[in-house]
Parts: sequence; structure tokens; C-alpha cells
Amino acid sequence: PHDASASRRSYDVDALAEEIVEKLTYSIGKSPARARKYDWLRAVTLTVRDRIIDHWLEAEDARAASGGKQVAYLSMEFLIGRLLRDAINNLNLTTQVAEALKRYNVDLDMIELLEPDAALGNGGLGRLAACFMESMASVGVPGFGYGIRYVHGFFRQEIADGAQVELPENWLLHGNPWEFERRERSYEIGFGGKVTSVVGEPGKPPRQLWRPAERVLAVAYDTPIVGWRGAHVNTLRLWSAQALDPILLDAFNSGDHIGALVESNKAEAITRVLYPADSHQAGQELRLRQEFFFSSASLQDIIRRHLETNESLSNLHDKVSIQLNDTHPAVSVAELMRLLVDVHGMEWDEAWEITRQTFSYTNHTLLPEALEHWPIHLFERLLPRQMQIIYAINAAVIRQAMESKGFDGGRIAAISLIDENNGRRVRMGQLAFVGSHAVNGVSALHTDLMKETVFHALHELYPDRIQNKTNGVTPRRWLMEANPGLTSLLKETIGEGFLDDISKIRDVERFATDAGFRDRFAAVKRENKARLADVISERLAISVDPDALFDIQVKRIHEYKRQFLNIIEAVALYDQIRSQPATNWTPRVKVFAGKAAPSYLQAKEIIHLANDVARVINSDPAVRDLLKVVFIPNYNVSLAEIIMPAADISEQISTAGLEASGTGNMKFALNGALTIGTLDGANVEMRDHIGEENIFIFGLTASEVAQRRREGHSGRSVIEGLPLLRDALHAISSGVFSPDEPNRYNGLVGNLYNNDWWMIAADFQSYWDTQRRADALWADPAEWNRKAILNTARMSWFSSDRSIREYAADIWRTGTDA
Ligand code: 26W
Repeated sequence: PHDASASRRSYDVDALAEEIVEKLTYSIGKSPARARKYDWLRAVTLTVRDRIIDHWLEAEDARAASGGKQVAYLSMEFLIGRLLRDAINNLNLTTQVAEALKRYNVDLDMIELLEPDAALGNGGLGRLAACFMESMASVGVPGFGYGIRYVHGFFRQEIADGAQVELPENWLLHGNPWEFERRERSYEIGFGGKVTSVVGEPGKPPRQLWRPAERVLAVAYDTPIVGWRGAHVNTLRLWSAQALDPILLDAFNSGDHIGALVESNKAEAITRVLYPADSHQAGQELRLRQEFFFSSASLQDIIRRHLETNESLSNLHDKVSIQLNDTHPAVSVAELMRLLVDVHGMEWDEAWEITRQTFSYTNHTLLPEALEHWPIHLFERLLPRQMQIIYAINAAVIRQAMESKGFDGGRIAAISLIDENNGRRVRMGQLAFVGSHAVNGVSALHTDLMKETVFHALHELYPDRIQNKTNGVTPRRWLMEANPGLTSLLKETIGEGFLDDISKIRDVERFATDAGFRDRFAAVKRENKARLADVISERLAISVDPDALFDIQVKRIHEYKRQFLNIIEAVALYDQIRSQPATNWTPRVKVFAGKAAPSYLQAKEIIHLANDVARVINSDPAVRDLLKVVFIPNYNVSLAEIIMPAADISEQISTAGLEASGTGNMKFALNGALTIGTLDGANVEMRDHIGEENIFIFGLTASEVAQRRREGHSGRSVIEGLPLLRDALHAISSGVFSPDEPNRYNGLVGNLYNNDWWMIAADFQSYWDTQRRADALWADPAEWNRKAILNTARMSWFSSDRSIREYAADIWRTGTDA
């Protein structure tokens, strides 16, 4: 591993202490005596940043000199969270910076908590992009992340009278010391207008020229992403939209002061706010503008950088690999073709070959309502030339399918880039697929299902294109930083090797049967639970006992993730505790957190129900302290860092076949929680690695779910045969938890009787039984802790370092350090 001492700036405490005050004085204009805590945060950030910049510039030079291949990771979302602790940890500066600050009586931990959480993403997909950026820098894949610099990230959630309220998020309010504006990296992005044919050279086809009606400027903001031990620094380049003319002076001078700003408002609206939906396509024009805006800016930047050191674009695919993070940047396929053919004069066939060799595409969801497709009329009006190019690509693909594989009728309709059934739409998944040399799913099961469902016909046409790349999470943020207690214990027990090579964490396996170690492992967990209990007490004024079983489900709220199933189990348990007070119940704290898309009404009802149930159960003296239900508002990366290390049980209970991978499941298990889960997404592979005796699997499998649906399963007969479930549902629908509005949950419960699309009734008994098995295991702490230790010991394969190495070897064909 590289050493941070390559940096020109000193790493010793004296130098750091001196420099922090220097920043305070000359960059912020405050004396230590007058500095407020935010000033200290800024001074420390700038001091740490300088150390990253040294590595950053070296990395840039090395990269330019080598002329090697780079990765461009195009993602609409990067859910990075706070950066200071990550940077300090990866530079191995934690003790020194803490020591330096102590000289001024400033506490590093306190300072770190002041940093705003950069929430430029919704959930799994955005957080994965952030873990991947960190892992690319850690394993030495030279790469750029390209995305959008939203002024307002993911909304802040409050709970008022039990219901979700959305408030604007304002992470840039106090400025952002991590970013560097790069005015020289600005590109014009067009929208609308017309395409004209220009007669070309003799013997050549006419060239198409796009004359956009509107143009806006994309300006780059760069954030350095430092890898473990400072070995590499990559760049996260986020685009901000600006008007070409900030003000229309003619309009202003003639008295139209508002009209003078209309254009700049419209331009800047593009990067103003993150769309908060991760399960339903919004279908709005502004969203398509965002997608094209950041795709075109990124491609123009990639081309410009390429031409700085290469003579032509004919070797583009040897020098850059562009990963499309879901279909949000899929319009890039058409835009790169336009740039190569129309702007740089390349022949169509060569351009198509280069385009396909350059792009690869990751699919993150099979939910039909989440697949992006754009109405032709909207697409054509906003992006007329790209629409023509899509038609041309489509014609070629269909011709090839007919000629090479004899496709006709249904199979042509299935591969077509145009959906003719729903008012003619462009299918972005098909576009991304045909424009890429590799297409991947994010877990083994999900990849299999891709081949069988959405991409069945395309898989038949291109049988070698789909491959699997199971997700991972970065152990730096999700173990070392989130769980310093466990990290220290591991260091003492197995040495420090696992910090550089997480697979060595397996060495702790042989301590699973060591009673002394088990006690210390349990003590760390207890401390982490006490820390979470403090947060719950501060934010909700609810007291929970750190010695109870902490049973936690945190993730976006969605019907398929089945928070409802978990809540019903809580209600049934509540019912049982009340009716059988003499039974030896396991004390449990059920913790929920997560946001619902503002327009997703059922998801919001589930949040409301969780809060209603929590209020009633927590205030019922008959329950004593055997059951508590807590909904913690405003789930985000920073809260996750406190929650993941504090769980005994991790709830991963999606309807089988619907969770593409999950990544929270990995964070929990790495920190020693036992999973209760369905055979869905990466849970399947986690079971294989952890051992089926160390994970609680329940419920229908994906193929059983599909079969039930084909048979027209409905919940009614199931519910009527299960008094426990029936009574719990009755309590919910009769207003036991919503006396102010007894019918509030009629719709939610009625869906289970009439349809049960998500198999909640179908899986209830199996879930209940499995929870009671967990109770029984809890009664044997030695055995519980042994299994928990084995979870930590056996999770290393789910490091995003492993994922990135696989992408690098099989898709990008770039090198890594190791
Ligand atoms: C167009 C609206 C929209 C926006 C975002 C639809 C779908 C999305 C994302 C693809 C949703 C998402 O975050 N998917 C999650 O991706 C994770 C990373 O691969 C997986 O672990 C999760 O299982 C998957 O739900």
C-alpha cells in the first residue's frame, strides 16, 4: 500500500495545528479566540483538503503521462454524505488532526457532525455510486464521476402528526469547501430547434446540422475523492447550469425587470433540485432536460480531454470506458453518435462501433413502473437530432435481428427502441442495451431475472452481453468510520491487515467460539446501541433499552420492500404480549427510518401507520418495556452510519424477485447484525457466504411469487385462515391506531384482502415463525454472538473493492493497483 508521506504537506501534529490556525486567520479571517465552531470546521476542512490536493495533482500528472484508459461513471445521483471523516480516515490522519484540534480545545468528532450531508441521491443507486467512487480511488482505477450539482439535494423529512412532511434541503447554504469551480470547463448544451441537411463533400452523404432553439451553459465543479491511504485521488465532476446571458439587458432597460431574468431562471432550473422519486418515472420535461444536460456536458468533456492527448477520436474506446448508471444517462448513446458523426465528421458505422465499445450499462431495477420511457413528441421537440439518431439505430438493430436471428412480430416489438403500445415512447433501457458492449445486473438473481424478463428478447439477440456484477459497499465508511469500536477490536485481535485487504477479516472467524472475544464483541455492539438510543432519546424523546433486541428496517419506503409486513408483525406481537402477559417475551425495539416519494401515497400511508402504531404501543403500560416501535425521521447517510453498527436484526424482507440487490443488507451484516430476509437480491449470495445457519431466511422464492401471481393469488383466504394476521389487520383497519380517523388504513388493509400483490399475507406466517426463532436464539447470547461474529467475518466479498475490481477486469478493461 502507498504511504501518505508522498504528500508535500506535513502530517505531524505541530504542523497541522499551526496550519489550522493559519487557515482560520488568512482564509476565514478569524482569530482562534473569536472562531465559531463552523469556522473550525472550515479551517480543518481546508487543511485536510490541501493534503488531498497534493495527491490529486500527482494523480493527474501520472494519468496524463501514462495515457492509460480511464473510467467515466455517469450517474444522475451521488449520495456521498459527509466527506471530512472519510478524507481524514483515508489519509490516516485521524489521531493527528484530533490531537491538533485538542490544543485549541476543539473536539474533532463534534466538528465533523457540523458538516452538511451531501444528499445528491435518492437511495441505493446513488449510494452505490458514492461507494464506487471511493473504491475506484482505493483500488487504483483512474476515473471520473460525472453528475449534477443540485442546489437542493434530497428533501429533509419531518414527521408532523404522524405524517411525512417534505422540506427543502440546502446543503450549499454555507458554501462548499470541497468543490472547485472550473469555469474553463464549460460547455454549451442545446435544446429544441431544428435539424437541417447540409450537402456534404462529393460522394458523401449530407451532414445533419442541429440548430438548437435554446442553449445553456454547463459549468464544472470538481470534488476530489481520496482513496484509502491517499494512494489515489479521483475527481467527481458535477455540472451546474447557467444562462449564456445572465440578464437580457434590452428587456431590463425597457422596464421589463422580471422578463430580463426569465432565461437565466429557466436555465438554472435544470440543476436546481433532485427528483425525489426512485420507483416511478416522473415523465416530466425538466427531468429529461436534466438527463440530457449532464450527459451532453460529460461527453463533450470526455471528447475534449481525449483530443488534448490524441489525434483523433478513432481510439476513444481504448482510452475511456463510460459506465451508464441505470438509464438516466442513456440518451448519451444518441448524443455521442451525434458528436462523433455531426460534429467530428466520423462515418456512421465507425461511430457506432466506437460508441458500443465505449459504453456499458448497469440496470438497477426490473419494476415496470420504474423503467424510463419518454413520449416521442416530447423527445422530438426537445432533442430532434437525437430522435433521428435513435430511429436510425433502431432500424439497424431490427434489420440485424431479422437477418441474423430471424426475429419477427413479437420479438421485434420486444427489442424495438420504440414502444408502440403506449402512445409511442422511446425505451431508454433498450437504447442503453443496444448502445453498450456490456450490460450488467447488480446481483446474481437480478441478473438472471433480467435475462428472463425485460431483456429476454435482447438477450436472445446478444447472448454474450449480459453479465452479473454483484454490488458491494466500502468498508472504509461502513466499518472503519461508522464502527470505530469494532474496528479497534478487530485490529487488536487479528492485526491491521484487514484495513488494506478486507478479505483478511475472515481471520476473526476462529474467535467466534472464544468466550472472551464474544464478550468484547457484544460490548462493542452494546455501546453502539447505546449511541443509537441516545439519538432516539434526543430526537424523539423516547427511551429505549440498549439491552433489548434492536430490530431495524431502514431504506426507502416502498410497497415491495414491505415495511407494512414488519409493522403488521409488530401489531400481532403487541396483541400477543397483551393477551399472554405471562409468556417470556423477548424485549424488542423495532426501528424504522426512510423517506417516501412525495407523490407515492401508499408509501406515505405506511409511514403514517408506523408512526401511529409506535405512538399507541409505546404509551401502553401493558406492554411494559417488551416492545417499542420507533420511526426516526430524516434517514440519510449520516444517520445510517449510526444505525448500521447498532442493529441486532437487519430486516431485508422485500417480495422475492423485486429488490435488485440491496446494499443496506451488506452494511448491517458487516457490522454483525443477523439478517432476517427473503431470497431476494444479494441476500441469496449473502446466505451462500455467511452460511444458511447464520441467517434467517423466510418466505416465497422469486419463482414461487411469479407462480402465485399467475395463479391469481389473493390474500383473503390466507388471512381468514390465520387468526393472528386477521386480528392484527382488523385492529389496523378498525382504528385502534388511528382513533382520530378510524378508516385511515382501510385502503391499505383492503389491498391485502383483495389482491396482496406484494405477498404480504402470503409470507406472513413464515415471517412470524422466523421472528420467533430469532427470539429463541436471543435467549442464548453466546450462540447469537457467535453467529454475529461469523457474519462480520464472512462479509468481505461484499466490499465494493471487489465489485470495482470485477468491473475493471471484465467490463472496463482498465488496470488496478492490486
Ligand atoms: C426514473 C425514476 C427512478 C429513479 C431511480 C427509477 C429507478 C431509480 C433507481 C434505479 C432505484 C434504485 O436506487 N435502485 C436500487 O439500486 C441499488 C443499487 O444497485 C440496489 O441495491 C437496489 O436493490 C435497487 O432498488
